[in-house]
Amino acid sequence: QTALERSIDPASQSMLEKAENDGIETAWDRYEQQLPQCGFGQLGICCRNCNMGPCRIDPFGEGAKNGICGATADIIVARNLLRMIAAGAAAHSDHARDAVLTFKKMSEGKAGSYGIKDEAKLFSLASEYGISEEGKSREEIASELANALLAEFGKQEGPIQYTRRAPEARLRLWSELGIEPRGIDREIVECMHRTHMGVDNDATHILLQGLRTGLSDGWGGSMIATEIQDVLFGTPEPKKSTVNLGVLVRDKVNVIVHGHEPILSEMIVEAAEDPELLKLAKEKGATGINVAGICCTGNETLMRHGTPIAGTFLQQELAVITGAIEAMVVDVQCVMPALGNLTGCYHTKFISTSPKADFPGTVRMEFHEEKAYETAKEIIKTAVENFPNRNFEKVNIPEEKQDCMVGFSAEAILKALGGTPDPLIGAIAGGAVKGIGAVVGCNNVKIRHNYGHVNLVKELIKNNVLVVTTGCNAIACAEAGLLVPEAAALAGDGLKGVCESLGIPPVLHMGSCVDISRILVLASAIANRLGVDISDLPAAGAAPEWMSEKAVSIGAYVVSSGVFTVLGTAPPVLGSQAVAALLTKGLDGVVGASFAVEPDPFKAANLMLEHIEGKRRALGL
Ligand code: BF8
Ligand code: SF4
Repeated sequence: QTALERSIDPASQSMLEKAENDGIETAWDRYEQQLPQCGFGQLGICCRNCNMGPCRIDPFGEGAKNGICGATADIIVARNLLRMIAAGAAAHSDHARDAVLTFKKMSEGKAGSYGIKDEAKLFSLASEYGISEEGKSREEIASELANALLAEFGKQEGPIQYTRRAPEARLRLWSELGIEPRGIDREIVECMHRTHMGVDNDATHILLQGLRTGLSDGWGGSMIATEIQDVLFGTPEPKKSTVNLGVLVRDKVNVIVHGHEPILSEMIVEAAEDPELLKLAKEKGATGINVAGICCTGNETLMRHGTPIAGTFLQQELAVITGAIEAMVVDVQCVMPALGNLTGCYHTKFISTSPKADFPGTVRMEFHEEKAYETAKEIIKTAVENFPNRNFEKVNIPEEKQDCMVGFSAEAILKALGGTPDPLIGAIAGGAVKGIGAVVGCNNVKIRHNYGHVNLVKELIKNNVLVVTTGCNAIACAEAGLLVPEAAALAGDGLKGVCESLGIPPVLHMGSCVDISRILVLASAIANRLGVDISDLPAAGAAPEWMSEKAVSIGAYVVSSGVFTVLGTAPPVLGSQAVAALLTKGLDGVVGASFAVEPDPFKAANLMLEHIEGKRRALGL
């Protein structure tokens, strides 16, 4: 594959060429070394859940039809999928747990670097839990809220409070199906129990637990992470920034924050403005300190501070290959262990900060709330002191950078609409806006970098579908210039008119992947206003280039919440016709939505448009 075949993004293409010249290997090369990938793994029909195995089922029906214990392809595929959902829900929810623990320490005065940035949200979250404000300090309210949120993890019986935000009809459906999540940790543990050898061996029964676990993520872990991060760091509001590798600055100390938790990146952004460190940077020959993000921790600081983003998931290696990164600072999730070897080829310091996550070749600088700012300063200082080690002959920063407008939290969208969803509902009812497309998710070497994201989103807006985006899709859209109000020119006439009158882009950046919970909140606000269920809305979801287990959990909760979702790559379920049929058709009769798999973004857009048209008809629009 040439650089051109690997990515549609010119900045990435030039760094892929540099990688080749520098004799550096990237994920794309390692992907080629993996080919052909294992067919049993792709189909999901190998099991090693006990040590009589590994067992695998012959997909052609000529060899083994059962594992040693008798498990069929249906059972093995369903169990494997359930474990993916459990891992994804665990990742989002454990992130949420840490955010709440920081919030709790803050309320007790044990995390001095953090405070309450959105007081109104603190009070409204507290009131949802029935916590009264009377005679209490903000910190006392925060402490009570922290305890209530922490209890969501260990609860044995539901409901998880924020599921109550869903429309009545949806709640009733979940309850009738027995998939109302009980407690966040309980659902994840139960997945591990059920998939242990000799426990749950009915594919449909297994998958229902998958839906329940997904819901505990979307309306539990992810929603808690979003809300409490808003209280701690502020609820995002529209602002401008820049994206792509060209945001790196040749004569500044470049620090990348990569991973997922704003607990870290917020402090790094602050420490980079410390006068003491700026002075040190000058002494070391740099003109300043430049912090840029990658992946979702980048989305978090982008949304709240307008800190630039250097790239998506598949650009993490390319950023190092510019030769201009003094420190790659990581916490958890989506961090390639390949960065260890790679940073060793340049002067880049690879700094791991989470007590939970380490990688080969890192300098460990563990982050704890009690001395968060001090650690952040230490990290920036390490980067600054590394600046003289940079080999300028090896530096090549692509020119490409794009302006973007970000910060569209559900609150910000409602505010832009004048306080209620009515103008949007009016535009949808009148047909100017056909519906809403939620496009999210990762990059995946199996799909040309950003090709799926950008083409799908362009096709939707061209057809007057307003797009809301999070995660790496949002970064890809920003790189393609779709997150500026001027991108309305690419939209159909109806959507264009709406964007121009509101001064917003046709693609709204709603945040990181845990912020898909913001999309649930927005969808519920619209559905509740109309008195219908989410599954009645002219809306559809897509993850054109997904790769992570978190995306599988997201798929589970988005579909269980009633939103038809198109996946750009097939999950490892095709070894079971029963499971594949359930996911792509059967779920419609259960939760009123299902999945489709379509790698071609133009065809994927058509599937979404047809779905949206169908929902419009059903609503009489
Ligand atoms: O949580 S979209 S590659 S960065 S998993 Fe990872 Fe996927 Fe990017 Fe954010 Ni989300
Ligand atoms: Fe094989 Fe059954 Fe053990 Fe899986 S659980 S490895 S199918 S014997």
